Amino acid sequence: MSIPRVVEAKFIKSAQSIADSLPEDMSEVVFLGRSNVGKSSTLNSLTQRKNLAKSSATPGKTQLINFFETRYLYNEQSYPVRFVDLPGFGYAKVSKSLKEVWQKNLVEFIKHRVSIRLFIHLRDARHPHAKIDDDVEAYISEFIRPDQKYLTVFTKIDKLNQKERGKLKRDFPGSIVLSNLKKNGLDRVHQEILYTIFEVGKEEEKSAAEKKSTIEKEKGAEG
Ligand SMILES: Nc1nc2c(ncn2[C@@H]2O[C@H](COP(=O)(O)OP(=O)(O)O)[C@@H](O)[C@H]2O)c(=O)[nH]1
Ligand SMILES: [Mg+2]
Repeated sequence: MSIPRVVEAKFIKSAQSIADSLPEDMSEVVFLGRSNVGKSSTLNSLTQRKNLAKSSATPGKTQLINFFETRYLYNEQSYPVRFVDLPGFGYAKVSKSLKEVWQKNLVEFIKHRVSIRLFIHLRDARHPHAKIDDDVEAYISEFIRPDQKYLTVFTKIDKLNQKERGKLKRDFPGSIVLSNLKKNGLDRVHQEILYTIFEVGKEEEKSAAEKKSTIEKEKGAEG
């Protein structure tokens, strides 16, 4: 079975708002999450680049929307996808309403940009019930369109023990867990991206898994 791979990735531009963003002519995956959740690291892991999304020296200061163009290769077919790195939210020391924490122009961006097909909400596996993250999820669910998907991805899973991982998966069915340190969980994210945008990949994965379990059963029967 072929696994989707990003074979090209390049930074295109930083924008202040929807007004100076790129034209909405390419399917986009938006990455959002609290500052320090591992957003830059995840973008780098997914694109297999060390410093495509630069870790900011002054976290929380950069309030720009960063665009990257990537190209996937899957079963010898090429699939272009744009990655959009949104500024981290939740830096305010005092608890504020979401709209205060998140700049108005960002809210406009995620609400009105038609090219967004997938929201990837990164959450820290060590703080799965952070209120700001629950608020963001609830907020986006208010306006998410039928052609869009919302995916929760937990970062820093390497910091959890087996028992904690089990609980996280039970509490958040349908989420993906990953580690940028150990580089695991990334293939599932790639599969979600390609499946959501191009409807390729997942069925094949399922049939391969079925085949494998049949082979194992047959082996078991033999032995
Ligand atoms: N242990 C562990 N650390 C991570 C992981 N992902 C990111 N980090 C660390 O978390 C910190 C913040 O990462 P960064 O990607 O800059 O976060 P951002 O602010 O969301 O862009 C850095 O010290 C990273 O090395 C992970 O999966 N596991
Ligand atoms: Mg960053």
